[in-house]
Amino acid sequence: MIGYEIYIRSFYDSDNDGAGEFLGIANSVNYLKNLGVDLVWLMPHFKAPSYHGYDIIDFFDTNKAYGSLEEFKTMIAVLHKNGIKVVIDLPLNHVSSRHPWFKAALKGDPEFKDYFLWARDNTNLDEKRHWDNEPIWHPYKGQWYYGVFGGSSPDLNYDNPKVVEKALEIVEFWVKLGVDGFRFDAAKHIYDYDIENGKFHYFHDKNINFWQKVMNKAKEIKPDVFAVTEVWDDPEIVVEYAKTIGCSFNFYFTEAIRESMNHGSTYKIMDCFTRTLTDNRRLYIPSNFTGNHDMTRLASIIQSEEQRKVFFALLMTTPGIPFIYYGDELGMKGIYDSHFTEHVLEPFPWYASLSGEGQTLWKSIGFNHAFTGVSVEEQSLREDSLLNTVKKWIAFRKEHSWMTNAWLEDIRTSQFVVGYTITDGKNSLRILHNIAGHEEELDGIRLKAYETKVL
Ligand code: ACG
Repeated sequence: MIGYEIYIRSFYDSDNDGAGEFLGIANSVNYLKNLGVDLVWLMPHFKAPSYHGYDIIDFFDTNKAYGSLEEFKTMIAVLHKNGIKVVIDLPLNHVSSRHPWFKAALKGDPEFKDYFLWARDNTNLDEKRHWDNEPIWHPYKGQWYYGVFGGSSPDLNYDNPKVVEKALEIVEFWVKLGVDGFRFDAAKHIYDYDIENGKFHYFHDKNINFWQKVMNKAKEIKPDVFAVTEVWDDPEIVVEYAKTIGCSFNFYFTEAIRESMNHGSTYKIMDCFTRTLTDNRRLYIPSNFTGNHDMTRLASIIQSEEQRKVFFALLMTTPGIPFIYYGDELGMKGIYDSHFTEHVLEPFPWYASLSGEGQTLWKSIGFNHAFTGVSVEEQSLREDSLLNTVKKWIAFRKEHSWMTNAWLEDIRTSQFVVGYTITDGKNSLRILHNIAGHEEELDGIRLKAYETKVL
């Protein structure tokens, strides 16, 4: 199975307003099918004020700029008809500060006040977010509320059973409507503040327990529901969530390969593969991925197209469910800035001129300019392009679908070559990748520059 992450506004425009929508995704189905995508993960599609959509105003309605609920259903029907599953992004940790629950809370409604977290006497209001020093407590007319992702998205209080009930209602609504599953946004943040002791703290067990409840609810309606968690943390923590939910993004894979390729040493790949891909008990499925909307794009980190082909070869010959961030298969660029994430959300370039049916152009282009070789049009014409190489690797992966439930054995590396056996106990292949731009050798096997060998 191959996953593909889409930012709806940037993908395919069906009504000529320059912005993508649900029906646009339905219209792009041939591209997705030809590429070999089996599952799309849509970034948030709910009613929300921001461009990114992670601050929701109504969990039971769509963002009208993307289309109506009926159009959402039409898109699902078209994708399903073409064998593609639809997975929605589910940010349950917080809501928009414009959500009616929060508005009622600010007015002092005691029922809704208890939907959120408010500072107590012992709260350290100066405490900052541990990874980037941003504030987590926010003032409003003399009251302080908790919002780990900023003042415009207050965190929900999941110690209130009514809030848990609401979350389950949301899950039920969308599964009944026909989605195939979820990407659980910010999965480790549901319980991440110790209100008694007045400080930030991840309660991983409580979080996992919460997601288990969510899964149970979804499975009541759809026993084969798919879920993948976003837990951006050390691999050993990620695995605990993955074991319960079934599947988790393997952030270390993306980070380790990017770093190894940039520094010309397979050391990180060795460490990553050993820690994240060797578990033969198959208690969970890892999701390795090219990048996502919270990161600098692959092509802005790894300049060489030949080296990026090796990245995709690694992605398609390692265990789990590989995910591609839209446009990474074309070599789209974009540098991540946490205060302005639009740089990594640029319009998907269908045409060399950035003009034609379906082309979105809702923002000024900062990275993926016309006639720079990254469009579908240009990439399709060149036989050895990144896009055509990615398609070949996806086709290879589909011939070896057992790799989803496989693990790695006998990992060996030299400075530039990584070799391993991928197996599910019945099938197995020995694979070698040379991440360097010159000839290399491992265990007596010679590899050309940036070559992958399947033995
Ligand atoms: C999700 C979405 C993101 C979204 C939100 C909020 C959450 O993908 O687009 O923001 O709905 C943290 C969170 C993630 C969050 C990212 C953006 N992503 O945990 O859930 O921030 C460290 C921390 C991580 C942190 C990461 C960020 O531990 O928790 O992710 O840094 O860089 C190794 C370490 C690992 C370390 C990394 C990186 O891997 O093991 O611990 O991670 O290195 O150093 C959206 C918007 C925001 C808006 C919000 C409401 O994008 O602008 O404010 O919505």
